[in-house]
Amino acid sequence: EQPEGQRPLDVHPAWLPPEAFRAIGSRRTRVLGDGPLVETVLSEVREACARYGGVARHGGVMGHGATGDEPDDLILVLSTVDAVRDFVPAGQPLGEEGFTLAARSGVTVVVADRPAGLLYGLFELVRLGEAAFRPERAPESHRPAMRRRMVDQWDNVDVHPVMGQVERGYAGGSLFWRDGKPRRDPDRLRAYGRLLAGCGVNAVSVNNVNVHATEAHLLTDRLAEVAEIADVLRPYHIRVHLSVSFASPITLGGLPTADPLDERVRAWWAGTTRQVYATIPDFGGYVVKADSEGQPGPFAYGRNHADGANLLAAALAPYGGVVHWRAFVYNHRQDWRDRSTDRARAAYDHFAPLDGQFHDNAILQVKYGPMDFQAREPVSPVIAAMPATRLAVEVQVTQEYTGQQRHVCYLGPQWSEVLGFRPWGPDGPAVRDVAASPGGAASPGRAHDGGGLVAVSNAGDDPFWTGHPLAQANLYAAGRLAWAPDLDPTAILDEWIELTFTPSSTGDPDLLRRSLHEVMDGSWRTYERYTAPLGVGFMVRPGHHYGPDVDGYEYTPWGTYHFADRDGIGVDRTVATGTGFAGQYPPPWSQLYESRQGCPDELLLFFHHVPYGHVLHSGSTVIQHIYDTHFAGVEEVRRARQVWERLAGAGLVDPAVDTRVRERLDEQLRCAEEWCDQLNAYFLRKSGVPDAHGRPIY
Ligand code: BDP
Repeated sequence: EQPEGQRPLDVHPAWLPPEAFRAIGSRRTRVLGDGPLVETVLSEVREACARYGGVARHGGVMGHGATGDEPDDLILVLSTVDAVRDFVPAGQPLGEEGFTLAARSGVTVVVADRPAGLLYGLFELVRLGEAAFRPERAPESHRPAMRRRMVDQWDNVDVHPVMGQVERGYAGGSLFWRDGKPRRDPDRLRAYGRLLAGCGVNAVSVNNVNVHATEAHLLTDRLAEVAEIADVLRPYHIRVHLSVSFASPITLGGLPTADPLDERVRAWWAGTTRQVYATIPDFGGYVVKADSEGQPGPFAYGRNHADGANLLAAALAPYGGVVHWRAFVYNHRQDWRDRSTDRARAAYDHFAPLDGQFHDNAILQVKYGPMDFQAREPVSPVIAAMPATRLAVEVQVTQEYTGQQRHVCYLGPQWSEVLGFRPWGPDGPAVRDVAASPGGAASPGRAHDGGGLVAVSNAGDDPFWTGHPLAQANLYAAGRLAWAPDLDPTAILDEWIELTFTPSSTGDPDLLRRSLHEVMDGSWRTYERYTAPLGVGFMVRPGHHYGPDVDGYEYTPWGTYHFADRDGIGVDRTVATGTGFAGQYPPPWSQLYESRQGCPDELLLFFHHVPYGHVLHSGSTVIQHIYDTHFAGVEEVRRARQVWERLAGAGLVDPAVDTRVRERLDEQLRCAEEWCDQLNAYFLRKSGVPDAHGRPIY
């Protein structure tokens, strides 16, 4: 009989299938501690033992079975148990979520101060597999670098006429709602919570940042639906957050205003929030998109965004909640004929002057780049501009601009590059330090006080969770990078492969690993090669954003331009002659970006308008680079498809996964060819410069 909540689902198990627990399941494990999270650990261990013949025990005495029992191989224990000191020296506190792993004389021990640490310790053991059971292992402690590791769902309750049920969702419908009602599919939801916990995520915002009329009610009369989700995710140490509309006091409360300084508005938020916590005592807080792309906000009342964020922060503070206030604020109705406005500048212009004005429980959530989740952008200058503010870095796991889960595009390397970027130069803190503590401060008082990492989820009710089965790796990587932002993305991919693809008894196991690395390691750069060149961005079809359309946004009010003409291409964002955006960075980056010579090739067209004949650091001209990378990108996709076929042909993947991946690779190749054709043809006609290698361009 299967433990409750763990019946097999009619979906692909993604990472952490039962087989991943083989090493634990064949051993004798004792779990010492109590409470709901310990129950979760215990049920995971019990299920593994039921499958692989091991023994799971709860309670008793550490290191000794009851009389007649065989000794334990593995002990998961809270540090409050005295006998633990024999194993693990007293050291730094492990905190809410940390754990120590050690082995002595053939007994492996995981010790945590709090139950959540045991849960994360268990998943670490699963990652290690047999290696967790080496007879001796010096104690090593693991603590998350970021306390806040969140995924944002962009789920609607109703199906939106344009955006569908999940905004920018490429994996079917919502895991929470169907036909305008709660799905009430706790097994599937629990499985999702388990996947998230298995990569370290501890918070989920359940609904779209664009809060439509129906979804607004989740805050009040439909709050019970949020509470049900919270109940299912709680056993995996995941807190639930909610996107709310700034206009709620009007639309839900019947007030004439939503002015953040109006007493009635403050009282409404305080009362509403009290009710939220009465229903969901461990509720995480609110997520707000305000004054952006049509969402209401404080500007309507002549107030700034600190006033807006602090209104909600004050309502949440008595309960320990936080508001994630998004910095994605810009004018989406700008006049493309007016070159003095620049969308890239907007977040900094709005927010940098407000540094220091946000309440302690207000987190400013900043997209990693200044534009909008492009395959290549510079890191947002806001990240270096607000040392007195808690900042969260937002990445887009859902592949809106990176192939929409029809293309293989492993984004671990992109996020790792962003997190490792040092906005103040080589001796200053990195983005990952700023996400961990304000300003990247090493001071212990502020450690772990940052806003953390927020990932827009790519999961839905698709049987493979993410549409493209290989896109699961992106969700996994986002969670792992929030826990340990200095992990090597290739190593993360390795973990994901190991945890996801169960070893088959036949065939060459190494072929699987090698092939997946071949297909995925460089896939982000491949995608970059066949799409918009040298950091200029967009060139996608308007609206749905899939496939090429070089001028699709060029003469529209969205602020996303490339300015290609017969002589050159790129956006002049210099201080000297352009929009001044380059000046939003501290040195040395402000100087590097300002100069054509200093600017890295991959961002050249983001910062400079240059002639087609401009010579890159690579030695190639801009025009030749465009031709070469587009032809190369297509070849790389063709090659990935061959590698996959060889792998699948060796019988190393589940036939259902194979069918889905092949279908997507075919589409990726078709689409990459289309990008290549259109981009090369466009730039050949604009520039009149032929390809140096004489390849056919139509
Ligand atoms: C853009 C998406 C849009 C989102 C917006 C956001 O196109 O659907 O609402 O980001 O982040 O990339 O709010």
